[in-house]
Amino acid sequence: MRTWFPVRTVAWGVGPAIQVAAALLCILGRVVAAEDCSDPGAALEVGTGSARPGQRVEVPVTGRVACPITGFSLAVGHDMARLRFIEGRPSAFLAEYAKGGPLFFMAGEMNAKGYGKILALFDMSFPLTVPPTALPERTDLAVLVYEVLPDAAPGTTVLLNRHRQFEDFSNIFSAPAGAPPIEPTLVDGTVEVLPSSVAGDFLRGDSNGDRQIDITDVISVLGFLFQGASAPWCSDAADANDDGEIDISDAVRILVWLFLRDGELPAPFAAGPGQDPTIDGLGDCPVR
Ligand SMILES: [Ca+2]
Ligand SMILES: [Ca+2]
Ligand SMILES: [Ca+2]
Repeated sequence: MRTWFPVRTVAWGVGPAIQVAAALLCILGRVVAAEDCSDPGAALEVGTGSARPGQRVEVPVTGRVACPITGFSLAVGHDMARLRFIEGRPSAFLAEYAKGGPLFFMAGEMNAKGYGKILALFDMSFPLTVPPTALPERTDLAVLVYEVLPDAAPGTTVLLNRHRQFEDFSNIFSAPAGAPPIEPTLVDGTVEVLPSSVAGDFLRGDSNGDRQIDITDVISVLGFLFQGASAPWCSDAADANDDGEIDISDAVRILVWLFLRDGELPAPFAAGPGQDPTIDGLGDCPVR
């Protein structure tokens, strides 16, 4: 990769730099020869994520456009009473794409009328060593990382992407050959702020809560699923394969461990009781 415009992220004060970069995108669009193109199905979407207060959450930005593009610009608003912007970074797709030349990417937070505003901009063709490309399939373009503030109220908070023009910044795909920018359908994102709670430690697979993994845990799961027995003391413990659901595969997973010793169960397991490292819809374990 050439060095004068490497992949980079700027945390603050990027407004002027982005304006300059936007101008560069515009100039580049007039240099690259290509035919005009329109795509009513183009879309630029901010995704979803969930986290508890004090945790970080990563939200994808995806794009789809049938026309060749040279980049995109994006302004996303967030509720500063609940979220703090940490960083924005290019997706694995962009990083891979940019192997043929420099990738210019930046993101930063600005305060906009009570909302935080993320500015993201990439130009994957500068300085014309990488050709413009279409995104015929929905493609990950970037990741926005936020911290859920420690005192954030539970519930859904919107990542605002629906406005074509967010103050002085446009949410568009840039097109080559002096063609007008492509205006995609814009879709807001959301962050689900989960309740802040102190969860109890558990051992993965310990469905009956006796701090041991044995056949009675298998019976506990099967009894709950098929015989109307009471629910496991801790859903995360019964979710032996940590896929966020309790079903027959969890009983099988425990059996395979017990009798074949084929692969440890997901954490917390080998290192002893602990917290669930993966967020899911299962309730926290009671403290005891
Ligand atoms: Ca047990
Ligand atoms: Ca499971
Ligand atoms: Ca989990």
